[in-house]
Amino acid sequence: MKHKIIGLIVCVLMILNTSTIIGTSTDTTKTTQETVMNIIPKMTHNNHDNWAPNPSFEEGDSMPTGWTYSINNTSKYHWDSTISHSGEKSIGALNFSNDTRWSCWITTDFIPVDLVEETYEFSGWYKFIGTSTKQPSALFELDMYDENYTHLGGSGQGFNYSLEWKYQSWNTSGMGGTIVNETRYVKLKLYQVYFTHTEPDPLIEIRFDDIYFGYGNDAPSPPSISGPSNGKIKVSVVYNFTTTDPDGDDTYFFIDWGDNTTNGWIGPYNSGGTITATHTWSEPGTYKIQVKTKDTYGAESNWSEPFTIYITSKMLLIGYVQSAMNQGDECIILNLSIALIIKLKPINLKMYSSVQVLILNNELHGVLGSKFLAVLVYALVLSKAPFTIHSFR
Ligand SMILES: [Ca+2]
Ligand SMILES: [Ca+2]
Repeated sequence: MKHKIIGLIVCVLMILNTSTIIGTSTDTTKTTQETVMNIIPKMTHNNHDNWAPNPSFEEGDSMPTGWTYSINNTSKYHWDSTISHSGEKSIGALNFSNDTRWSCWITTDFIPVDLVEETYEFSGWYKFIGTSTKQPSALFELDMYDENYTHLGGSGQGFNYSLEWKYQSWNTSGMGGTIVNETRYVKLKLYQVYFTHTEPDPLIEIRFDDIYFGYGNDAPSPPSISGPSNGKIKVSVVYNFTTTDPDGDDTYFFIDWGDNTTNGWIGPYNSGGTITATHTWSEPGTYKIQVKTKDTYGAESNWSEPFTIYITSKMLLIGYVQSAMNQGDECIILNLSIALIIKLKPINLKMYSSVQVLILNNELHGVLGSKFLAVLVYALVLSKAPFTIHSFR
């Protein structure tokens, strides 16, 4: 995932215990036979299945199904329709206490994980309600449990104040040493927490909605480009682009044609499939096409390697051939000396003491000898030396 963690990255190093940093939460670590029965079987999970129960908090009677909160003194919790990111409801955590500096929603069921072999992503949306100089963090945390459902600690990240709904994500691969290898189950926790020793502001609430916990999403690979490496002005050229998403997700493409135009994001297309796009350049020149891709979950690839295309225009070339290099079947690069180049539309005449031109083989009219040429052709001037009297002998 390439979501930028903009907020303060508070790696809550809680191999020790959650309570050492953000207060006491031992009431959430109890295990009962009943909760064990509710374990979600891992085999039902596909790449992007969301293991967070009731992730949009829409279901439930008196409480959102699958979630509860940690009782601590005077903290307060909301689950209602006053505000939501999607659907009608979201959950809120308030902190009315002066001596307790956190409040937290937590999932009721144990979610089986393999933190050693797999990378998991924990993400969601949050929004602050209320302005204050005392700004708590929105903390996403995993509580870790061993095979006997014994609490091992917690690991998470805190994110900064935002009055707009904001998406944040972290994944377990980035948490290194904070992951306990004996972990077999986790619970998800969503906090309002004051990391610094500030007296909590009772008026600030943090709302959470649309939570995701599951396998981490990987970006598709930078696309490959295939198509002609030369063309003519005002004639459309066809290119093929292909990419593969490691998760098999559908993909979008963003094509930069090198002439300050793009196609914007186009898609979605099947992973591994080939898409076709055409483009027309209006000026002769050397252009570099680049393309990037993203999956339907927003994970974006790097840019592809630049693909160079030479766009030619019609001209009359007269000069001495110094050397010639074939560029496939379609074009030749010539080094000319004492060359006269007359461009058509608009007419423009120039002389060069030496010049390198790329010419297209098709539609070539005239004399192309090993020493001398006089041709009407589609060509592109690649590099040139200024005309000097000295070059005439
Ligand atoms: Ca919702
Ligand atoms: Ca993906």
